[in-house]
Amino acid sequence: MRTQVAIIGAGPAGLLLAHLLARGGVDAIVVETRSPEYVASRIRAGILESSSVDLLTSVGLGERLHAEGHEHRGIYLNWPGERHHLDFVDLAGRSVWVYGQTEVQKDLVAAGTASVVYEVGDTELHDVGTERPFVTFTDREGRPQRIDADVIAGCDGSFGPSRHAAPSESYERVYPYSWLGILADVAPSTDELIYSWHPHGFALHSMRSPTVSRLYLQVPNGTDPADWPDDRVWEELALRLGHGQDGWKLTPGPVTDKSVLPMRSYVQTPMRHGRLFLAGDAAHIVPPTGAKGLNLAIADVTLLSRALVALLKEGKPELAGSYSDDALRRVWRCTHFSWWMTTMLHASGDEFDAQLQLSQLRWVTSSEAGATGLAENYAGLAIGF
Ligand code: FAS
Ligand code: PHB
Repeated sequence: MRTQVAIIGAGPAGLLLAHLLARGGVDAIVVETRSPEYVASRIRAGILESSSVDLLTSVGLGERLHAEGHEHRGIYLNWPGERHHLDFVDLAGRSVWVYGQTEVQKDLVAAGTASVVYEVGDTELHDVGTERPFVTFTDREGRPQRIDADVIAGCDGSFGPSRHAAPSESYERVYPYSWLGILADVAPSTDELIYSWHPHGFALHSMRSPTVSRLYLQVPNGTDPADWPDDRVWEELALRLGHGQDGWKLTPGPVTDKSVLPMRSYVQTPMRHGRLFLAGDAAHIVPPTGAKGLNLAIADVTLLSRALVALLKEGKPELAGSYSDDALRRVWRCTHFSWWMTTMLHASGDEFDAQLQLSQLRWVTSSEAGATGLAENYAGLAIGF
């Protein structure tokens, strides 16, 4: 096969890049190890920044988002005896939307703008430092295949081959805790997300719809979900989220999914090597406390699609030349913000840390400057930040 851009990975980064390239008149083929059903079923991110909503809407992907998504003005920050609302619209003029990554994925597949080869194996990248890179793989019948391209886009997440196909420098921080996440068929007990600090550990009350709640608990690394039966999860969530505080109650319900997510920060630089461009989790991972993972993937491919249309349609290499630096500015800003939210809200067992964390929480909920800083970072910086 021959195309202009060979995209590895049909997650949100890969499919959105293919969609944006198609709108720009650039041909692409996507190769994906999993089935379309599997990719669409993965329960992951839940929050879209305003710039992500604007981008998706501007390219014809906003109809269901605006019909079924829920716009939130802000979040609650909670700790024993205190709960404070931060209004992002008042503070930074931007809102956020609750619309699951699974829904974004479905909208991208429904757009039908990506040519995807699913259930491939043995994906390999070749000659990425030359002007004639190519990808080899085996198709679902096990037959060897090859795609010759002008450019390869590595959108294959944190376990794919792309990040290893180029000389790079990487930065990593592994956190001493994980998240146990549950999905439950019960109406959320809050109108907007609650991020809660507690001596036992962090807890987050999010949601997917008026009838489906999404909640997380800080747990030690290596936690086995089987050690957390539903009753224990709800009991600990109630304690950490402040059940009974000022009359607020957490309503439990049937748990439909339970998983443990390790947390780390990872950045690989540069995000370009020759004709290989990295985007999304293939280049960076953030702890989910700042709700940035999916939004960063969207920001990366927005920049990358503009660069590749300019390079391949208009013969202008400048944006491709600056793609890595342009993308990394936002990557490092979001990496810092995600680290800051994580270290502010997760119990370390150290009393000095606890006092620093509580002081930060009192500051961001009482100082307009502090609250605005959090609002600006959480609700989203302009794509070209
Ligand atoms: P993805 O990982 O989504 O997609 C990469 C695709 O490449 C996958 O479909 C994979 O099958 C494919 N691939 C891999 N190797 C390949 C190969 N060799 N050949 C072909 N294809 C290959 N973010 C949040 O903001 N909030 C959350 O709560 C949250 N929860 C998460 C939970 C989990 C378990 C994980 C792993 C991530 C979570 N994230 C969360 C982050 C997540 O949303 C990512 O940021 C987002 O999926 C990034 O999208 P992509 O870059 O497209 O990577
Ligand atoms: C989610 O709804 O999955 C979610 C929301 C906010 C976060 C992390 C996850 O910071």
